[in-house]
Amino acid sequence: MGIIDSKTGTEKKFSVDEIKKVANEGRGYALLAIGFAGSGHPGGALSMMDYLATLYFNVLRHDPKNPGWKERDRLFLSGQHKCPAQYALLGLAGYYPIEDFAVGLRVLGTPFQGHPDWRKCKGIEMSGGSLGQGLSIAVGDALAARLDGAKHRVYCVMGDGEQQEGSIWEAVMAAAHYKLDNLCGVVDLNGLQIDGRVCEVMNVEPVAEKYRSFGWHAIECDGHDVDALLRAFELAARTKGKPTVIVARTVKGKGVSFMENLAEWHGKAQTLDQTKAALKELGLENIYTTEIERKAKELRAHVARQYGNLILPEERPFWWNQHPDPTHEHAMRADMKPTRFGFGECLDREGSDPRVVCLGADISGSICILDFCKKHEDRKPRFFSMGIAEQNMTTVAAGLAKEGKIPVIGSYGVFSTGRNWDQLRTTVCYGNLNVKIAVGHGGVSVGPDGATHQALEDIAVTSIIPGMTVLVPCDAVESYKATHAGVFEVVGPTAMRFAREATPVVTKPETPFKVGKANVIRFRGEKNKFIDAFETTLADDYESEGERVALVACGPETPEAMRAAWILKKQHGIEARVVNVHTVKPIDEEALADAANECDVIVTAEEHQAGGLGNLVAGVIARSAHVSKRPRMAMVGVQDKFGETGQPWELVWKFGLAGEHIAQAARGLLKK
Ligand SMILES: Cc1ncc(C[n+]2csc(CCOP(=O)(O)OP(=O)(O)O)c2C)c(N)n1
Repeated sequence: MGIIDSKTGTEKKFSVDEIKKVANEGRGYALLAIGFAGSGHPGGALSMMDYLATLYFNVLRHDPKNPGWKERDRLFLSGQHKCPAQYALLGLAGYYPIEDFAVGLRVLGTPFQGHPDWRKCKGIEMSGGSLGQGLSIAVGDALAARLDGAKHRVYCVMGDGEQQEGSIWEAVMAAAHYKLDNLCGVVDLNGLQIDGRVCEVMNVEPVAEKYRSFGWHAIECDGHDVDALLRAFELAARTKGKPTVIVARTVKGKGVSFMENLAEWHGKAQTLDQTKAALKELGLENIYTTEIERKAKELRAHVARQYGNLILPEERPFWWNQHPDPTHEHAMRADMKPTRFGFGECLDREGSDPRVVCLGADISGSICILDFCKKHEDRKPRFFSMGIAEQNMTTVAAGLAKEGKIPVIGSYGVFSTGRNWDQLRTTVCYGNLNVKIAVGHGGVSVGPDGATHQALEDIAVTSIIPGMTVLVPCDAVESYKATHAGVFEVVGPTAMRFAREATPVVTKPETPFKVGKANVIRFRGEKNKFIDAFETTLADDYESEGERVALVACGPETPEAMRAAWILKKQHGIEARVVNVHTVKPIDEEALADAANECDVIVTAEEHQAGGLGNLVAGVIARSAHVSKRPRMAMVGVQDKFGETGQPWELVWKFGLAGEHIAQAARGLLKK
């Protein structure tokens, strides 16, 4: 077994020393790529490198020159955040030039997505990034092999934190039930996950015992000892009548002294200086050349220019904070702050109410739910770490709500509204339980983590459930208010959507905020500060000024719609009202009916699949008895596509979500 030329049948099987050498190089290139990318997951990539190199350079039969070779062994990487290790080893094996990966990781348009896509990158067997799904697809593949009488073996590499996902154990059960001896799992037992030590976040040990009790053959070994690993894989291949799991004890960050055994290196890139220091430790200083650094920088600059050009040209720049003189009276400066911070600040300041409890799913820091107790020791008993187990977290919250608590749960939106959708629908909403759902990292502006981590369907899937209130605040200040209202005022299930990237602050503490009521925002003339150039009124109190255009937006698309209103007025003399629909459900039907009756055209704008908000607005306009004329409509949003890896603002441009695009859509409708 080993790397095969599928045409001639010749094979190259690496010796133990050669495997160690290639694993070391894999470490170097993974770090180089993460360093240039400025984001990624070094800790786990380093912990998995030795057994992954053993697999790719000795155990697996595969042909880098013929990636789709039918007889190849399959390797499914379930914890796909660790893909830099896989990309590096696939490059070293010859699937593509290793330099392409080193300079191209997480760059918009390259095959090296933040979480892999098998349709984009050679050698990758599955698209993913949502933990706990790899073993199931591997079980399916192994079943297919058995049906077809195919001889290939199937491998699945998982994390130890990942073992907290219930779906893993459904797959474990199925593999044993079907006696899949062509399947071999590997669990990377490095003892750490994002929120800290696995045993503290949610204990999974004893892992080997658990697999055994489900009917698997389990082998425990040192995941950095290539000899032991080769023996373990050999034993697995010889085991008949049951699947085998290799529980590999590893060190997160292995090989780089300042990273070893530290949870903080889970998902944080080293600086370029730290990259050089790490490469020195690995004896690989030579791979960091001025030439490769130049290529990495040039590629990024090229992509930024290319996608920057997608932002539609106006006669003068209207992009955020572009004025050459920030003191100019018309500079239109905007302060930037992520909306998720408003959520955290509210939990921090208002979390003393003993009914409030918070539940974390291993990304508690980045979505800010940890702010609930960060500075409040006395609140710690009211914070429950649930591990990477969003389904369980949701229904546990339902139980807490049933007894009068106000549970706030949270994760990235794809996981806190997608993975657990049935739990939300049936137990939470059908039971009308007072659960609050933080929908973190909404939209493509999540950036380099890529499609799997960019929530683009959450508004649709939450708002369609009866009884769910859906709040999508437009900036950090409104996020504070939405959190307060969502937690303390609304009684019943409430989804609150936040963004990761810093976005413009366009409201003030005194700006009106009423759940279920939209605000109307009007451009009044350029000012030094963007926020002062607009006037905001509760929609109920707004008197039409005869504007031709209504821009109906939510979340950080509201600031973009405000920029569109500015562009329309300044550049084209067209008056536009922005209708900020911070409450997507129940939607403010009156404000929308007024917009339909009083304006010629309506453009909706959302950082979501076009239609999450847009279809709700269209529905109101189509059926409301208060609408006397139906204006032409357009929907700005992601047009039935998955997101991609890239820098946040590059993606906003690429997917056509900038103020310039909104203004253009409005002008297009007016011309019709
Ligand atoms: C369903 C799901 N929930 C949450 C995440 C976010 N996430 C990415 S990596 C990670 C921790 C993984 O820990 P572990 O499996 O131990 O991996 P390792 O320590 O080896 O990197 C989490 C929670 C995710 N990708 N998928």
